Amino acid sequence: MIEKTIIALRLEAEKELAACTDASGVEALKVKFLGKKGRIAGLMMSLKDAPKEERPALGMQINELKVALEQQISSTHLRFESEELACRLAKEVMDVTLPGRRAHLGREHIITKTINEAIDILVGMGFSVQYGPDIESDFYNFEALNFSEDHPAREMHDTYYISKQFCLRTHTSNTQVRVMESSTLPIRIIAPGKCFRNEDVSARSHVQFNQVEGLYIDEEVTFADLLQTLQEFFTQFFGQSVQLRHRPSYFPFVEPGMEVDLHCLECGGKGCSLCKQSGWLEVAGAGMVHPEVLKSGGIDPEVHQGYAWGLGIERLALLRSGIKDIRLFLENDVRFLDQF
Ligand code: FA5
Repeated sequence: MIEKTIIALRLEAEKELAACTDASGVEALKVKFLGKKGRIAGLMMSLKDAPKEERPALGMQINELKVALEQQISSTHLRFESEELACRLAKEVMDVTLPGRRAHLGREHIITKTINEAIDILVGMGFSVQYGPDIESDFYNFEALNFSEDHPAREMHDTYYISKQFCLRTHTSNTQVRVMESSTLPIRIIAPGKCFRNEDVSARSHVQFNQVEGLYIDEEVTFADLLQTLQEFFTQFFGQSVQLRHRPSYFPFVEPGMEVDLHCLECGGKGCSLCKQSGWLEVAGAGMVHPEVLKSGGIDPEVHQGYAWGLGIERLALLRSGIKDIRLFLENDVRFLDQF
């Protein structure tokens, strides 16, 4: 009786295995016949109903069936698995002729580039680089530069105060007396950095901008040296001779003082929104260092003289790249930044 069941079970398992169409079907079949509670296990249990003397032979037959089924199931499962893998790989095949994805690399901001170019030119002209703090004491930003506490020129700088004593620096001139205090003469430095003023924002002015300060102190320094240094800087920066205009101007820390205008390269001097229809754009303040400032820095004005300037970096970038609005520099629009 059990013998017949063994034969029937073999036929049934082989028939079902032949009907399997994929690896998961074979796995289900394995559980059905070879699992802990499967058909072969059930057959083994039924041995206890067979006559005692027949049990060893029947047991051997059931084991043979189990081993044979394990082999068939395992080889069929392996076949389906490799067929399925081959099919998946065929679908996933890589087309090496497809164009690659463009990697978006970061780059220097146009203002950083402009500052670095200005530094390179001025270092080439013999200046070394010094940095002053963005948050500055009232002393170095104003007082040491000959702005007394109630000096009306303080009104020219719409200052962001952090406390009674400290502010965001309104100009890079804050580095002047710091450098005088910490250096030996002669001094020939530039000081690039951010400046902050609570001003109305327009096409050419912002509340945050960059300047590069220049300071040269030695014996027998003249106003002509200052004019020539600025002319040489602008010629190198624009790669051509540019027209400069010098207007007398007042800064408490220089005497005489001037503002330096560049002939507007955007409109060729005809007048446009960038130059407020004047044909000129103010790019720097400059002058001979005031004797009181030299004294603040511990330098004898009877022996030494100096010149200084503060260049507006954004204005230079506007003029050279034909950009019409300073606000674009701070908007972080990648479509704009990508062009430089
Ligand atoms: C000063 O800041 C003086 N410290 C410059 C100086 C240095 C004079 C040494 C004498 C000796 P002024 O405020 O004019 O000066 O600014 C100098 C330049 O910075 C301007 O010509 C302009 O190019 C730029 N600048 C000033 N304010 C702004 C602003 N709000 N936005 C953009 N650029 C500005």
